[in-house]
Amino acid sequence: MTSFSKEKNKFVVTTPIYYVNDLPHIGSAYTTIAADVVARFHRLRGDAVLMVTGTDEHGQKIQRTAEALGRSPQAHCDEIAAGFALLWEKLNIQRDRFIRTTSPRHEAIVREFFQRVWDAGDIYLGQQQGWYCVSCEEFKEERDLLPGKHCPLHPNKAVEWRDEKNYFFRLSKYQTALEALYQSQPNFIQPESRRNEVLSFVSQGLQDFSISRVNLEWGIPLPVDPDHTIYVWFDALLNYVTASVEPDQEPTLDNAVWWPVSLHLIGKDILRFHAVYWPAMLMSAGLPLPGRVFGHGFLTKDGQKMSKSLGNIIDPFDLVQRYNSDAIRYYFLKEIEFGRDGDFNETRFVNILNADLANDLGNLLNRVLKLAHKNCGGKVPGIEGDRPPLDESFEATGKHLGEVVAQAYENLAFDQACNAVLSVVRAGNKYVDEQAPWTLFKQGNQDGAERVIYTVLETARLAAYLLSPIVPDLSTRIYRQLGFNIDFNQLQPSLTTPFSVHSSWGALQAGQPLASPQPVFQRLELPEP
Ligand code: ME8
Repeated sequence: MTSFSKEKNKFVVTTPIYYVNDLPHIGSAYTTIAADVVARFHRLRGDAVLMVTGTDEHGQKIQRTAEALGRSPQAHCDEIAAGFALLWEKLNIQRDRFIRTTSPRHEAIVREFFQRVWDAGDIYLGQQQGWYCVSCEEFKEERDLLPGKHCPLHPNKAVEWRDEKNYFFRLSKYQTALEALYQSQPNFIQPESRRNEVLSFVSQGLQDFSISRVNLEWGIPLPVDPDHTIYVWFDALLNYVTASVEPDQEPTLDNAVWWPVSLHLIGKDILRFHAVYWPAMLMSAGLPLPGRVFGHGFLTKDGQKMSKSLGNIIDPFDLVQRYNSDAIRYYFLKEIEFGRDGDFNETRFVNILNADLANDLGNLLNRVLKLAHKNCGGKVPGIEGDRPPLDESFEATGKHLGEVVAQAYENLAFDQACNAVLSVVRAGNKYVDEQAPWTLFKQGNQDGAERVIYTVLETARLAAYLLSPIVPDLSTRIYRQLGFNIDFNQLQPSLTTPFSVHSSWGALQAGQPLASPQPVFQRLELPEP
């Protein structure tokens, strides 16, 4: 039994599952916000959507963190996982699944998957020697280390020498199959720069990697050798399959009805795991491959990757408390080209939000709503009849906006989506200034003035609709002021807002009663220095 109907397009998007070594920081929020926006965009289009996130709870890093805090690993995981779930609520993330790797359902999936790979003859016992970064949970090549044997991603942490018996996965066997995959599906890894990184890594020749650990209790025991636990990555990646089973169904690979995932959103730090190891593991187990893997850039603070291990994080709980979820969502997606690194700066944050959402969009709506209440009986004015369009080129831009923005969301070019909408909003403000409908009313040119008012109200509506995946609360307020009874946080998309209608010019109906004008976005203030 699947919960999606056959007529609908299925769309599954995932975030990485986050380590619970500490509470979430704004970097973990970044990927999750992006995934939520993509999911909301697809829901708006009427697709059957599954948005998946969760927490990665096994392994040495978590065991050591819990020990250092004097807690049992499970108690520690429970506390931090609850913190992630709370943040997702505060950031208005609509997640369909929250997978914790310590759940028995997930463990069942990992064991079955391991068995399949074992039966395929792709696992063998060998000797592992090398430098291990516990913060990455990954062996590092000596040539990639910083002086003093420090990990480049965690310059304050020294790597550790390991020499132990481990079980290995035969990654090398999948060299040709992976190369064929990257050739036949050029969009499998995005953006292009990341694809090139992977191609170059794979062309150097793939080596088998170890998938078990000894002397580590905090993990899933190997079904074939209980002295070993399964390597945290061989466990964590399977969360995507666990999520693909309906919660009321038995956790088996055959029941993974939502599999394969359409899009894995990840940071560039874990590209190799998702674009190389993961597809090879899936091939070995005979499962279909995900549609694409997108590796975005890092949020930096003073030029350095923000990370829990480095301790240079921005606290998202504090940020969302002081501002609001729409503001945070908008800033990160508008300000940083998805795929590139970007620095967080609070002054810029406040300035952008005030300029775009309070001034440009908020004022556009507010000024014409007031006029409509004063001069049009508080209703959307009509546009029928033979009134000539006052500015055909302006209206024409509005007509294409929906297509341009939908394409930008498809491409995960969130900044382009925002910029396209904002440029039409700015043109709307200029248009009002030039047309001066208040003067047209005074001159008795009711038709001309109403035409301007309709055009501007429709611009604000279209902007709100197209930005709703990013700023759902703001869009809901705008829609309510325009007289719709629609909540973008509780969509029945195909029923209430058919995408083809609402993403096009002209969905606002003449005669619809307008609500009284209220500021839709409060200006943000920087804290006192
Ligand atoms: O790697 N800027 O978990 P993790 C942008 N458990 N994004 C950032 C970021 C930053 N400064 N810091 C972290 C793990 N991220 C594994 C994943 S998946 C099967 C297992 C985001 O808690 C980004 O998405 O270290 C990155 O890939 C992820 O958090 C790493 O989270």
